Amino acid sequence: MKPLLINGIWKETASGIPNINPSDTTDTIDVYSQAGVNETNQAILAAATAFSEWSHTSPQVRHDILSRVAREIFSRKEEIGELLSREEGKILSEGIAETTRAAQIFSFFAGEALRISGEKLASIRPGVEVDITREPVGVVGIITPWNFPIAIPAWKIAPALCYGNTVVMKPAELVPGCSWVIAEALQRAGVPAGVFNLVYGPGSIVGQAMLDNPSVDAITFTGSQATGKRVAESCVKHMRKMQLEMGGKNPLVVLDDADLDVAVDCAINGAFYSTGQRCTASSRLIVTEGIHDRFVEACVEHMNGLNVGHALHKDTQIGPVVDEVQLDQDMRYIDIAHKEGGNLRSGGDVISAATSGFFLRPTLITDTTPMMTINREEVFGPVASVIRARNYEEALDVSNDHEFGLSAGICTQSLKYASHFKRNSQAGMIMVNLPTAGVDYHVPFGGTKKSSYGSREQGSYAIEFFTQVKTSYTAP
Ligand code: UN1
Repeated sequence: MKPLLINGIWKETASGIPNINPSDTTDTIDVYSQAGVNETNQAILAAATAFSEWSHTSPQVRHDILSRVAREIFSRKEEIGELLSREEGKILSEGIAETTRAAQIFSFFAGEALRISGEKLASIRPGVEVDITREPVGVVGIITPWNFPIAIPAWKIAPALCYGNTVVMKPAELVPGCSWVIAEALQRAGVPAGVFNLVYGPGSIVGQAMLDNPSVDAITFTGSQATGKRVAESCVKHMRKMQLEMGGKNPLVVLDDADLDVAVDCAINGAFYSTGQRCTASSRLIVTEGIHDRFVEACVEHMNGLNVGHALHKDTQIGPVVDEVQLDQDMRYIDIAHKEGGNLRSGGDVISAATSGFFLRPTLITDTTPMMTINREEVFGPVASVIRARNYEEALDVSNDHEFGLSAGICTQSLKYASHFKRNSQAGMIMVNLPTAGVDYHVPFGGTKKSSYGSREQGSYAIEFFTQVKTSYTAP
């Protein structure tokens, strides 16, 4: 059984839950210790105790630890990528790519540790100087989802430690393995006791204990909108900083003048790669009249050729849905879309494979209208719907008419429409002739409206959340 990490000590608990492979439910990866309220509070206390010393370490120490972690993750990327694919179900090449991304994130923030700067200004009072500096926030609670088991933990842990915070982390129950790998790498890299703590368990117990503990100074969360609201309420109650990344219902606009191959590639990649289980997935394909039928035909043809199966098999292109609960949710939404008048053009069926996994064929629903349930709610599976639009203006309106605003894409060869869309789309990330999902690690990530709350993640913008500003005045 794999232990928790509390105050630098690996701790097994009496109860554990198995980590099951969604490509083959007879494959148990390992059993992971479960924390209760006590262990969670011990972890928070350890982080609070370790903060004073860690926040004053030389940036060189933080740089060296983060670079060692980056190097270890990178040098083990095949093995860790395989673990990722085994526990989450994305295909092996995606598992390895995500692991590489995690290594790059640690490496980026290793560098950022050496670049923390401030400002010096003259006061309006003669002779007085003003210094503006950045300081860590304190104990950061990290709550991560199952769909990016190593990249999302990395993009929260690395900046938290880089800027001198200490961490208590709770990953999603479905993917304990990758966080455990990061914890082990951090230990090997020499992170002092209590600076990074890892606790496993359900949101209702471990997550709630984190929310209730006043010693947690900030929470960074990625997950559902409903849980995000609970996190937000607790943060307001305790007057703590928060950063929330929640849902998306990301539009991909395809205009008459799009390169058809590019548009189909963007749609297939954005909607179905990683089994569509990305908050940046293209789930609303908004297509103008002149290209609509050709685009749908070409998508269906491409989809029919996609290999759905075991994530570790080398010719698989689409792995399984993460578990039965998610599969039920996907099927329910497909059913609702059908009942509300959508046309099930491709997929929608569960495939039986050689192993017992949750294999859903990528699903395309056409002839949908903007207000149908399938276009309002996030499915989080390999399911996309097509909305027909008369022209660019209508496509833009439909794309913006949503409570979410994470990412939005457009396929067009017109600079005029591309530029207009970049200025007028109400999403946090705009993709021109690119899939809505699949982001770089060195630039800000985040959305508008109900997709995100708080400052951006990733790149140099991460400093906004993981530090606070101090203004000091000095008289001569
Ligand atoms: C990506 O599209 O590369 O949960 C990243 C998610 C996002 C990350 C998407 N927070 O899907």
